[in-house]
Formats: sequence, structure tokens, C-alpha cells
Amino acid sequence: MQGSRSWDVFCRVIDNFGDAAVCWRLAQRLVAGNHAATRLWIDNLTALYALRPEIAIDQSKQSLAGVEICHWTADADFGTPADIVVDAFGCDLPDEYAQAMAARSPKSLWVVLEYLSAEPWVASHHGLPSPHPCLAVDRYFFFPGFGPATGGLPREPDLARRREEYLRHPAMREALWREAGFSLPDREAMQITLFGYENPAVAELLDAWAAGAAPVVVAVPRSRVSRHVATFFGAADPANGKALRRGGLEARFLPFLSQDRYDELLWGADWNFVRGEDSFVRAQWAERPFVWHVYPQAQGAHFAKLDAFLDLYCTGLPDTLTGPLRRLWRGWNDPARVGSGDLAGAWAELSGHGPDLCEHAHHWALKTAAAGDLAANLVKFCESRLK
Ligand code: TRH
Repeated sequence: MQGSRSWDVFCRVIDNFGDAAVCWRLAQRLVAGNHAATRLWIDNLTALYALRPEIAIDQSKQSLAGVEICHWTADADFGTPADIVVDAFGCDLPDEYAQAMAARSPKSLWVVLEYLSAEPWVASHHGLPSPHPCLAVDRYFFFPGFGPATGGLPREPDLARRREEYLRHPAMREALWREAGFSLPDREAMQITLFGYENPAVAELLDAWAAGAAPVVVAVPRSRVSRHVATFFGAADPANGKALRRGGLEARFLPFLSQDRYDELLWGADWNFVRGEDSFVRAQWAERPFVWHVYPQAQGAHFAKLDAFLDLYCTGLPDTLTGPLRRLWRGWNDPARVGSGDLAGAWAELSGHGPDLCEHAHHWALKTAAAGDLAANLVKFCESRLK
């Protein structure tokens, strides 16, 4: 990547951490890969602080990793709009700022960064113009995605190297666990990470793990699912650093980790349960079997996203693994399936196939990464529109 355009990335945190996570990764990559002057306008510094504890939540402006982080408040002074403006997830740019984009010479380029979906319509909508109803400014849709006809996924160029280094050095793993208040799990235990939303299926899955022949250590960084895990053990929401046990299962309650530490947790696990958008992508780069808790939407619209992803992901997997993998993901996401036995049955069919599933996850990551890093693709796209 090269270029000297200035960038403003606007992020409104709707809920949780995904909006902040995606925008932060993008802003960081624009600076690191493109040496571009980049401001991240974000309305909720607390969400960003959870991911990057170095930031100060009471500062209206601060710099981290070369990104100027600006608190987007009602009375924020935006100054001159940047050459390229990213409106993340259609976050509704302030009127006066949008007018200044159109009044500027040359005009700013406006890009609406959309949510990630594997649905087939994404490729035909990626890059389409999105004319503004009243302002004379060029605006385009930019869709992340899983193929070369999409904007790709966020992926740092040194990710594979950092992952390999982490996996080669047990001391790094030990440090991660120690920081979280634990020693390294026993070698023979299956390691699972669990991040999700509230989920009535939790008890069924934990039951299967507790009753299994092999010991399981499940790492539960603090999230909306933590309380449900504790309830399974008959406990109230436990403190960070506490472990609860039943049968062969040990649940370890971790603090919410910084983004880099969370990546390490995913890399070192045998299975990862993730959610939303950004952890879903990180689990794919971890090259381990995983289960996605898709962000629930009205009228079950999220099931189309789930199925579309599985259609792509399961290509090349033998039927003997595709069937149980689909049942596992469905069982985890669909409250109507709770009590059907699907989850426990699917887990029993899959848990002995870790190496095959890892191999598949590795090929999937290679294929998916070939679509290029989202930030690099976005830079190219904008340069071609600005010519
Ligand atoms: O938090 P999420 O559910 O985020 C979202 C939001 O709900 C958002 O509104 C929606 O639009 C989007 O999903 C699709 O899940 P996500 O996207 O996985 O973001 C979580 C981030 O938190 C991700 O960057 C990983 C990070 N994380 C840590 O840094 N430390 C941790 O300990 C954990 C568990 C996660």
C-alpha cells in the first residue's frame, strides 16, 4: 500500500465491541500500511478502551499507533474533512461535516463500509455507487467478504508470523495464562474458548463436555455468556481468575482481554466459540475448528447469514463432518433446537476429528486470505475512484 491521502473513519458504537474493533483495525492498518494521516472519530471510547487499554477514556483527542483517536461528541470540532471518509456501517455522518465534504476542493470521497456477510448478493453490491439524496459528493458501498469480488477481510501482513511465533514458544502461552490468573492447562486437556451472547444452549454443551471421556478446559473471557456458564455450575457470576469444575470440565473465568491477547487465546485453543463480526474473522485466522454465534437479528435474518457462510466454509469437507458441523452451529444459534440433543450429538461426532478440522481450517484461511487485506483493498478502491 502506498499513498498520502488523509482519512477520517467514523464509528458509532451500536452495542458491544464489534463496531469499535473493526474500525480500530482499519484505522491502524491505514496508518501502518499506507502511512496515511488517519483520524478515528468514535462516539464511545469505553468500547475502544476494552480492546486497547492504553487509551484514556477522558481525552477528546489522543494518538495511538499513529492513529488520531477523536471522541465524536455532539459538539466535536471536525475541522476540514479528510480526502477519504469512511462511514462505518452507515453511521450517519454529521450534517455539517457531510456538507463540508461536498464544499471542499477536491471533494472528499465517501465510502460506506458495510457489515460482513457471506451471502451471494454481496459480490454484486460491493463497490456500487450510493448517490447522496441532496449532496454532490461521490459515495460508494464497500463490502467486506470472502471472495475476490468483495473487499476481503481485515488481516495484518504479519499475522501468520506472529501466530507461528506464539505457537512455537510455550513461554508466551504460559505468560498469557499467568496474566489471566491461571497456570497452563494440562497438555491432555482439550482447550476451548467461549465468547458469545446470552444462549439457552450453553447448559447442553457444557453437559456434553463435562460427561466426555477427555478433560476439557474452557476459557471464558468476560462476556454476555459468562453468567450462563456460571449458572450451569450453580454459581453466581464468578470473579475473574476463578475456576469452576464438574466432571471432566473446568471452566476458567478470564477478564476481557486486550485484542492482541485475545488473538493469542484463539491461536492456542483446540476449538473457539466466537460471535459477531470481528472475533468471527479472528477465529478463521486462528486456523482452528470454531463455532460462530451470529448476531441475532429480527425475523431470524441472521440464519441466512449463518447458512451462507457454512455453504462456503464446508466446501471440501467430507459429508461425515459437514453434517455434524452444521448441526453444531445450528444448535448453538437456534433456541428452538435446545433440548433436541443435536448439540451433544454433533459434538460427539466431531470432537475426535480435531486434526481433520484443523487441516480444513488452514486451507480455508489460505483461500480466504487470498482476497487480500480489507484496508489494502479499500485504499486501492479509493485511489481508482479518485483518479
Ligand atoms: O462484540 P460483538 O458482538 O460485536 C458486534 C456488535 O454486536 C455490533 O453491533 C455488530 O454490528 C457486530 O458484532 C456484527 O462481537 P465481535 O464483532 O466479535 O467483536 C468483539 C471484539 O472483542 C473482537 O475484536 C474481539 C474482541 N475481544 C477482545 O479483545 N478481548 C476479549 O477478551 C474478547 C472475548 C473479545
